[in-house]
Amino acid sequence: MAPATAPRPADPSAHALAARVLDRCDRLARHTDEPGRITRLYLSDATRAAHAELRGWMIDAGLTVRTDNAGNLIGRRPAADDVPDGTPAPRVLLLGSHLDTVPDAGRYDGVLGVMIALAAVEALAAEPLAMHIDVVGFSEEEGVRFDRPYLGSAAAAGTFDPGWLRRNDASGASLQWAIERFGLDPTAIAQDAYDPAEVLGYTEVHLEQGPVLASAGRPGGVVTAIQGQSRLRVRFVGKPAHAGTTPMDARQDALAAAAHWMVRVQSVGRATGDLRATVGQVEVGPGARNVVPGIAELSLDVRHDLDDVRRSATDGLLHEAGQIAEDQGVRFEVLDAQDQPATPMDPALSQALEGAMQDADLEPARLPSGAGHDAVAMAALGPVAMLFVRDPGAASHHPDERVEVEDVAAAVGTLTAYIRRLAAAIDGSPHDAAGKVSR
Ligand code: HGY
Ligand code: MN
Ligand code: MN
Repeated sequence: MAPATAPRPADPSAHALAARVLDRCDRLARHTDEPGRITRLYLSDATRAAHAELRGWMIDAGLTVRTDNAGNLIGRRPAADDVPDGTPAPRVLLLGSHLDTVPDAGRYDGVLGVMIALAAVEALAAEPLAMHIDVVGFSEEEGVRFDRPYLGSAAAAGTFDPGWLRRNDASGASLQWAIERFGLDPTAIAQDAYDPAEVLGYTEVHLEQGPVLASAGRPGGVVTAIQGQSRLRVRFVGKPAHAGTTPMDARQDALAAAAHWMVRVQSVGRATGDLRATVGQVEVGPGARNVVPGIAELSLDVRHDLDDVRRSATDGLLHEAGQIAEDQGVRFEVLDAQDQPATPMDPALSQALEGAMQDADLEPARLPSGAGHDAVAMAALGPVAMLFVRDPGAASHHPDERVEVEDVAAAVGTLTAYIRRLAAAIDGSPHDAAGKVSR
């Protein structure tokens, strides 16, 4: 990346909007399922409270608000209706990110993008636009409650699998039950999906969650692609035994086998350039200090820009797990395997985002995303693009997450300019938008 130039201080209105964005992130952070830390799960009471507060802000901004049957909160700003005869029916530009969090989260992952989208719509309140805009607060992007990421955005994109309704959360509650308890209709999810023909594209603003922009001294950057992900749940099955009477060479210790494998996960991750391999969850049974573990259930998260590198590393690790299980006299099973290919961003929308950064007197930057985002699911619906906001602490999925108000102002200014460019590309108004946006 070329050396950075200090961004022009945001104009007072962008700065005021940015301050409101941060205040709203603070307010939504109070809606948590775990007092004392930020944990907002899919369709929980905390999510219901967060929706209620956000709904109020959307209504105050003049949006028409609905909750779809997958639990996404959607505020629509309609296109200008005083258009010349013969103008084609307006399509909708989708903006937004997710409202759910990981356990003990920061206050900006997901929420920041929804608040910046709302702020850009508020900034354009007096300007007629040739397209509808939907500000979307997606549900269950993280996949914490039902171990299925992008569940809300998959529903919006029309790729929701009704089989997911049978997934259970840690308490044994089914997804179907959780949706019904929230007052929604799981049988109507499919009909809520957007029609691709009506969608201009989806654009997400998100905290970078990494160090690239901060080390380059840049306030923001346009995402080039989102890394592919292998997300698995696996299990080692041994035999519980008395910790005092069972000789070491007569054990079928599931957790010992898992431990040997976890060391290999880290070694393979370190040995394969740019691969990221993580075991984030371990559940042990029966879980008593004086019983040799009979069960060890683990998550595996493997990511890389190149799908073939990721898939061969994942296959290699599963093969090694089988060998370790054999050595340890236990059984190895794969319980769930999700393969999410890498997602390239749409060139035309990304070019428009770069142009909008220049409109906001910012030097464009480009970078890949190691984190997954709702744009992954929305790419099934139409063109997608992402704008990252500098993450000064590069500490995300953690309460230390933070952003600078000037960087938020830069993102609001960029997104506002971006919307103007797309609108101009539709109705041919003076602004020479960067390329026609089309499917
Ligand atoms: O897991 C991820 O990359 C994202 O935070 N959901
Ligand atoms: Mn996240
Ligand atoms: Mn996120």
